[in-house]
Amino acid sequence: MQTILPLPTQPVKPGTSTGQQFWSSTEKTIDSYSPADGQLIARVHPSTRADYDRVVETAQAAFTEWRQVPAPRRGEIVRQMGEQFRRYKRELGTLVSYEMGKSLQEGLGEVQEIIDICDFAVGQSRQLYGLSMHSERPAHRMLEQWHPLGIVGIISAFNFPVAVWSWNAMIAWVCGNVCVWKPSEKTPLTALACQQIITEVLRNNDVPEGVSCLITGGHTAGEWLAHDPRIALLSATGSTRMGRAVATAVASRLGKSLLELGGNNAIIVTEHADLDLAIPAIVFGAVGTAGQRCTTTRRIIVQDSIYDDVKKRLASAYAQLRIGNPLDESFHVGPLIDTDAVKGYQQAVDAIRQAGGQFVVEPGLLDEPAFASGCYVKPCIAEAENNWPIVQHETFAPILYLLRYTHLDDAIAQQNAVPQGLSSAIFTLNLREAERFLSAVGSDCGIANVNIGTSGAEIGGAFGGEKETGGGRESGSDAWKAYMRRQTNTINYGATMPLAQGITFEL
Ligand code: UN1
Repeated sequence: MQTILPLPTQPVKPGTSTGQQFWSSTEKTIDSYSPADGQLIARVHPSTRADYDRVVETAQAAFTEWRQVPAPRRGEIVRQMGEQFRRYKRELGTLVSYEMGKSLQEGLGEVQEIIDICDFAVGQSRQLYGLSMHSERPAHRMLEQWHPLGIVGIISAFNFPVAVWSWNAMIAWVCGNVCVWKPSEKTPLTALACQQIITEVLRNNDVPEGVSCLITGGHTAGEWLAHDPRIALLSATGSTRMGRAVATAVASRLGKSLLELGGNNAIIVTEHADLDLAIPAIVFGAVGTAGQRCTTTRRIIVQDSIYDDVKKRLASAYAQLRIGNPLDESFHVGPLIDTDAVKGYQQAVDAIRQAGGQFVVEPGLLDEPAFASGCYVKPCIAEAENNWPIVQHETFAPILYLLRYTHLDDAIAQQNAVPQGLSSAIFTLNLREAERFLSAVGSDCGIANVNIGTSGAEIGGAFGGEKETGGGRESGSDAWKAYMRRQTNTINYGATMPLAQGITFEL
């Protein structure tokens, strides 16, 4: 397996990207094991507080220069980064698959998301539009402008170890910010690979040292970012527990945060659904990335009259799933990220049984020699009730809950009756049902789809969700505005000094 990529033999150090490395004084390491085969694939030094401070100081200095580079020129540099990711798509996609455990197809798909957001950001770099307004005063002009914020901190999760960084970083950069990235301590190597991939572009364009920074570590490093007033925006992806801690710390210093947290995504399948579309969408949504996307389909809510049919079809689709090494493209489902995640899966299975849930497709661990990492589990389906605590909770594993309904409004009510609000979908060919689902009385999620599943969102839309999902929006649409500060300008080009609201003030 080591022959796939030339993996580093010495522990790797974090720092800024273009040569000036900050050598960590700690001898501790973060060890990255592949869940595919259990092998140790890298040892990375965690950043010390001193490393962190030097990185942030370098980023601050870089910002004073970078904010003056014209936005389209910043876009041109991001365009070149996109070219690099095209060049290294297979290598990076393979490393994502090997370090994180998602299928090679999905690893490559993740790199494709980086390439796509680079393209999007290049166009955006010429469209950082402000509005102009008509002033109520004569010979006055009003407008708004968007300026860069400063340092954008990025905390990313193991499940999308590179794409989510790029949604934030590429947009942040064209907006004139500098970035400090703290990847998950479960997937440090893919992050270091991204830094390496863009280094040549940064060097060739004389980009100041510190525009792209990487720190490594666990929650302590995340806390440094959250409490640091030098971090103008902290964009964090991960669990609701982590997000709550980040939001509280950032709010206490009146900073800005952008949160993309847990989901508990449902698909409503009505009696008017085309099941030939619905079944593959549900299966991919539930077992893709071994159920470890925040957009993973966790619940399906099925109309009574087709419930037994859907149940049967899903059971037979699951029987065809092949589980195995994610680098082997003949398998549909790879491992969970680590054995702790396997414990989470087992605890959820126990909780389902205790609540009285019936398994339509049985859970289990795979223990043959090919699964020696101990991270492979069987995707399962349980008949459940929406209000059970385990159903209300996001378990990052391929467990699908089967729920039923009689009237559409009850299905929508069940879909919304969870603390999270990320993604949702309805399968129906009936216009009234589809439009009701998308209306103000329909789904309360940030993403609501018709006749496609809950995961696999394109980068062109704003990505994020409501309630405990955190409310942030990343990636496309006008998500760039979160990475800039808005400034309203009023200019008096006349020879008098009229006041607004008709106030007179004579001297
Ligand atoms: C995530 O799981 O954190 O919609 C992001 C999707 C991907 C992104 C998921 N484009 O499944």
